[in-house]
Amino acid sequence: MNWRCRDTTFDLSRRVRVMGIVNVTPDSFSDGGRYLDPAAAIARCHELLAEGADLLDLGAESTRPGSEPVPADEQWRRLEPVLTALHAARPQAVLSIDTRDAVVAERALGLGARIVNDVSSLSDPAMAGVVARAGAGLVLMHMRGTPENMQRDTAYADILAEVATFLGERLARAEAGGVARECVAFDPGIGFGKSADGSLELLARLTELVALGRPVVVGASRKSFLARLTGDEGPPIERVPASLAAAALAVFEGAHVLRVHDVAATVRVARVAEAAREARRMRGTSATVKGT
Ligand code: HH2
Repeated sequence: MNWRCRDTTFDLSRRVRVMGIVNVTPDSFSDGGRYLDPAAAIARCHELLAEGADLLDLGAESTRPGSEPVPADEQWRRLEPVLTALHAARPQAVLSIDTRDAVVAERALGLGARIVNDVSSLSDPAMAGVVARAGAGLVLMHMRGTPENMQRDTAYADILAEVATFLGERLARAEAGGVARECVAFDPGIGFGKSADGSLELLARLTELVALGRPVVVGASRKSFLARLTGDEGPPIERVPASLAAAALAVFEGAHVLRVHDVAATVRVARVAEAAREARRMRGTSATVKGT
């Protein structure tokens, strides 16, 4: 399973990749305000790379439930100094831009970003063309509605079927706009228009998404459905152990990329869970051979 992101192609068949989150925002649900200052954001990027992040996902707009869009110029004002510094210091670092806005995406790609992480899956009609022209990677994520209204209706007849249908439609839209299929990854959108039970079901049935044949990105890190399960009532950092459990499950069920706040610990979890997944695969192969 390959994922092409401009000049970088990830072979995701065995080794899971860890995507470190850097929110250059005043209001993100977990790290809001900590990395709004460009120097703090740049230092955080270097820290996460040193911890073993394979990719960094930089965002300048919170998409937590109830949040409102941030204008493109403001997103760019936050991102530009961070991207400029990283592009100069770490040109090989694979940077993803978490934005729904084609203008922001295009500017970021101009400063060396290799992936566009679009939680709205091409709601901006110009986005597919921007991604296609750069040959960039594209994360398509399932969300019902917008961050402002997505938690109003979280009931699904069959959540996996709805997510899979949506992602298939958005893949078709991406391809119609010129994006190569091998550049596209899927994300079930944990917490985006989902109840706690819904988010859990997405994790538990992840193999059904993996079966669609594109790399699967999972973003469960520190999200509130974990607190509902564990009873942690404090700040999101208390959800780290639960996040690591979710990461292990996601990998065992086939995830290819983990989008996380806690890189060092998640890298270790990924190594164990992918080894267990591989052991199961080998066992499955030899059992089949013996049985034939
Ligand atoms: N979750 C968040 C933001 N972007 N992108 C993808 N592909 N998948 C996710 O699950 C995902 C995402 C929300 O987390 P965070 O960035 O930490 O918070 P905020 O949106 O408040 O900035």
